[in-house]
Amino acid sequence: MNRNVTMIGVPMDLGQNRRGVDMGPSAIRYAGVLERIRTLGYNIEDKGDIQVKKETLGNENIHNLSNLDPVTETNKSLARTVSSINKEGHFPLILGGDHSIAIGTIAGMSGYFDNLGVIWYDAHGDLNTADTSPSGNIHGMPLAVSLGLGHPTLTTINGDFPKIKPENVIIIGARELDEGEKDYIRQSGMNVYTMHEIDRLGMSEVMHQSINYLKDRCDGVHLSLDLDGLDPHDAPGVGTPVLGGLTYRESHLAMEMLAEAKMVTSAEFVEVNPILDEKNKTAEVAVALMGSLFGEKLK
Ligand code: HAR
Ligand code: MN
Ligand code: MN
Ligand code: MN
Repeated sequence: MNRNVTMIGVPMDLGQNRRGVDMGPSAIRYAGVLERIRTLGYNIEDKGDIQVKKETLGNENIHNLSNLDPVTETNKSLARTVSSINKEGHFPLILGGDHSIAIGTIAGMSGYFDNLGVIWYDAHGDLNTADTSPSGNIHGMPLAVSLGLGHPTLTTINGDFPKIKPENVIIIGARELDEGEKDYIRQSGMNVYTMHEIDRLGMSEVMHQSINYLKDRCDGVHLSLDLDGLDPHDAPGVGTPVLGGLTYRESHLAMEMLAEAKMVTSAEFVEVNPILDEKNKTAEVAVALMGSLFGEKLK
């Protein structure tokens, strides 16, 4: 893995309607992310937070897209920042914030790769558009937006083209998909390991297949890890918990296998909400998983 890492926080909570996830970057820093990764021999630099425009007046829910304007502005500035980190040849490590920030991260990465792979580790598909979303919350839409689906205000951030291709995406941990998302998965043939497949195959086989698949076709891989992919028992501090999720150990194994494969070129850890957490447990889990992703060994 790239030894130069640049970390950015995105204190965004406007992609959904439970306040507090904007404190995610602080909670993750407090849990010791910088030390954890520096100890592994990386040259890691914390560039601080992207500024999030908080004024939501007049943007409450236009076209079933809550807070469209501030979510768009924040993602534009995140895309610029991620793109410049990439240009310097550093590994972007992004701390959320709600999952709507994946729009900016992926938009910023996409220009540097012909076939950017994406591992979407999440209880949800985040494949809604305004037409299919039951909530109007943009954090349920970032994967669709990155595929070029949805409102043009979002899909044209950092260029009017799809940032990724459906065949380069792998969803891991899904267990709550909306009808429109299921339709899209069926018609696109996207690779989705729901909890059912993970139970049947085991995480080791799921990661083995995912890594082999992406290795052959992608020139970079972005890991988008939503902490609600984990079971709420292990990651309670999230806004939309769903029972029956991935365990702490399964998630470590997934990160360890990605570290061995040396294929990840950017990563984001999102949806940590310290207000809903138990003594910063979820932020600590996020940092522990980052440790494994960056190659920490148990012995
Ligand atoms: N699918 C639902 C929606 O679109 C819930 C999305 C919940 N989202 C996240 N992102 N935490 O994964 O509103
Ligand atoms: Mn440098
Ligand atoms: Mn998500
Ligand atoms: Mn989720």
